[in-house]
Amino acid sequence: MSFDYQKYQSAFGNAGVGNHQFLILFAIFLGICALMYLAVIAFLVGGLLRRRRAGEANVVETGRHHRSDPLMSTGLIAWGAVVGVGLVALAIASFFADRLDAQAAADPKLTITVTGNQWWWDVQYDASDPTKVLHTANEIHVPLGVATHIILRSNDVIHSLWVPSLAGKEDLIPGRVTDLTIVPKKAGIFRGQCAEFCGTQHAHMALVVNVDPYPEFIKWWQQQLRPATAPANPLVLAGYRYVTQRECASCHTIAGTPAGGSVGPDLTHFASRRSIAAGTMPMNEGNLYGWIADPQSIKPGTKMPTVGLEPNELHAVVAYLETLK
Ligand SMILES: [Cu+2]
Repeated sequence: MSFDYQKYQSAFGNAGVGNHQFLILFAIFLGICALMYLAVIAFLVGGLLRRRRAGEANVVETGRHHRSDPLMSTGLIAWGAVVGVGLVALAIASFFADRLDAQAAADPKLTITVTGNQWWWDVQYDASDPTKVLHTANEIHVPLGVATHIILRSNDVIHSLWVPSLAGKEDLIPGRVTDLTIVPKKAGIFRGQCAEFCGTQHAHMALVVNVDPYPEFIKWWQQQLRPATAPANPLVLAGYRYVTQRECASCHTIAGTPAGGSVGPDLTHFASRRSIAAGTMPMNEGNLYGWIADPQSIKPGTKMPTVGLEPNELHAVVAYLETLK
């Protein structure tokens, strides 16, 4: 499936209640400030013309002349009043934008914990029933119209979660817990990006947010809770053995297999995601080969080492990973 990353990231996406409120606020700020700016320019041009006419008439204008001009002092008072009213209008608009956003987010029905790592996102869906707790990475699904509480943590440095089409940004700070509630109002795929410089591969720390209608979201959750697909042919079986018994397993978890590492992203349903390496490349066979063969040349500095697989091992590993839908 092709996936155009840039198309889905826009602060004008208007796909969440938070973003919607901020768009209205942006329009109000832009309108009021543009009017003020035009008024200042109009007065400036008027003043210059007046000065030129005065110069032509050879009249020397003094400061005292200005102070005693009743029209001038009335004008200044009126201008001060206009600026005051404008500022108050902006303050009131900000207050209501914040309030409406907070009201929509007041009663979240779902909690997700997103943990920032250099340079990928660990994602856990909380549930009162421990068998329903879901672990994934770099791609989240959220239900349409439902307030979703996102708890934010970091394992290393400061990151920032920013899905501009849905809401404003929020930092992930080591040793602290922050949070953000999003209320999606449009179904679709939206790109998010780490918005706080966090090291050399900061730009390759993206995530994909899928806003699904509620029944589809539940279907996705149930599908993701299933353990990984068992190998069905000799090539896939060879890949399974390599991935779950050699280097890969010390960092990655694949539910239902001996692979239980927690340093890197959970790979149980890796092939169901739209991107590889936290939005670095679209998910397809060619990119998968490139990534497994030499991650360091694609994302220099990534914690995933270049293992140096033999060609037959590489084919097997890719074939196995492709079955993890
Ligand atoms: Cu980051």
